[in-house]
Amino acid sequence: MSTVDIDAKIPNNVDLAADRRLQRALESWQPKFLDWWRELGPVAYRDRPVYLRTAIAVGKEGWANFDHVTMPDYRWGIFLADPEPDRRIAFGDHQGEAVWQEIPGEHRGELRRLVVVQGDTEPASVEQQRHLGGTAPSLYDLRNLYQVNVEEARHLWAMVYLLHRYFGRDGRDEADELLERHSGDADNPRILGAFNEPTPDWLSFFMFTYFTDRDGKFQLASLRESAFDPLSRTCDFMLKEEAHHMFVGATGVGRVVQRTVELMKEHDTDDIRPFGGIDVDTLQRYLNFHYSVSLDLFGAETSTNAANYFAAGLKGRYKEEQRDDDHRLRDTTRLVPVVTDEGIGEREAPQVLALNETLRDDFAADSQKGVDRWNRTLEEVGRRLTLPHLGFNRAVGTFAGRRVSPDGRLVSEDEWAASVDSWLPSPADRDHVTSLMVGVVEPGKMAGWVAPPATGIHAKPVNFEYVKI
Ligand code: BYC
Repeated sequence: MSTVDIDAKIPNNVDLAADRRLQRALESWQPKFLDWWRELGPVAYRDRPVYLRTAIAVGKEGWANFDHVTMPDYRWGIFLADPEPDRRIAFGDHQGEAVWQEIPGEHRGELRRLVVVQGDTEPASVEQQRHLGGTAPSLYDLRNLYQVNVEEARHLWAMVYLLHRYFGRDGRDEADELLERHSGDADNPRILGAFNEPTPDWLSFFMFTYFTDRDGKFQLASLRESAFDPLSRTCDFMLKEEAHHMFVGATGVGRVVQRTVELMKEHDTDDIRPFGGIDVDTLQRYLNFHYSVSLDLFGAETSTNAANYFAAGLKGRYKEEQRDDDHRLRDTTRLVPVVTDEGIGEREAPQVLALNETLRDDFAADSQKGVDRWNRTLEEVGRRLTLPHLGFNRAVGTFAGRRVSPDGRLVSEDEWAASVDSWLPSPADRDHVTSLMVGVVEPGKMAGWVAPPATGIHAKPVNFEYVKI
């Protein structure tokens, strides 16, 4: 078990005190991080006490402490899951060898890239969500938003630790650049597409935490398989925090659906906008948008980057060890989608080149589960939500530059233009959703477009004062 130094300037379980140079380097990054948090972190109620959980250990029991804290005083720390004794590489050319505690020189560039891409998404999401606090539908939701924000920022710390500890000067430069790129910045944007899209309202936030955080789950789970043990252990612990973020998304959308159904029944109509609700068609369009931009995050259908990562042992598949194959994938193939002017079809590709697609499949199947749950609620009013076709609204891979309808037809530019407002959130949808966004700050009260949660956080009641306004 690693010992936790919880009182250090930077709480950690990596024995930072024993490495003075590293400690100094991270302590000089800390004020830059805090400046960034003040400048681009949450805007509303930024200095009010929020009932937050703070990571204080990594064991199975009691890894977190819950208390009211003001966010600038949140104790962002560096925590790696405990090492697994005699851990072996589970896949690729080095299968069966001992995992690495230091980075082999030949894999330095690729690993740095993976850590930087992962690290870049974390502060990006905080930037995207910074204006939401002022329009939270309840104190419960406000608290969840800020919980997600402080933990995404801790995930930035997790990647910055790796950059400082294992990548020397280059790593320190990259760590600085993680605070210099900004979501949506025309000159210096975040690396991946979805992280430059605004998150302007709470329906977008719930969809983002359901779909885009779920990309995070699958990417982190793949990196947890890494032969580079510190990366694996870091991701392992991040996944623990990540589970709550997806809970926020799944229950958030679920509560909106619940309220939509209540209003439809109460007023006996699909058109619940006059009654302050979000109609099913609008929910579907928001879902279409967030699902499709999240699909792009998995990269192209075939990727030599992904194949190289796998062969080298840097990034595995989701639940690599539970898969029933040789874990080398040199001689096997799979079908991947391909689009030509003739239509949408499939082609055979070596499995090792198609790993992005394999992970995207896993993501799609996992995404479907929440939709099924929401549909059980919608059944009462004879409606349902569906995930759009894989090719809909895509900007990366074979579907990029093609027009595909949500039901999977290749359509003309004219048909696209005529239909896009019924497939993706229209300006009128966004206006309506925006009009519903008014902050509700009385304990236990909810905005009218969303049902209350079934239970509170950490055994507290729903009407607990989660944020002391
Ligand atoms: N936008 O060979 P390909 C999370 C680039 S989310 C822009 O398919 P590869 C979180 C690509 O970089 C998880 N560019 O790429 C969630 C490549 O560029 P180069 C974040 C894109 O490398 C919510 C080129 O296109 N973690 O944690 O196989 C809140 C060719 O593409 C995009 C990771 O992503 C895009 N969407 O796959 C907070 C894990 N997609 O090399 C946090 C680490 C591709 O030609 N990243 N490109 O210049 C990876 O494993 C891979 O980099 C990717 C891309 C899966 C992202």
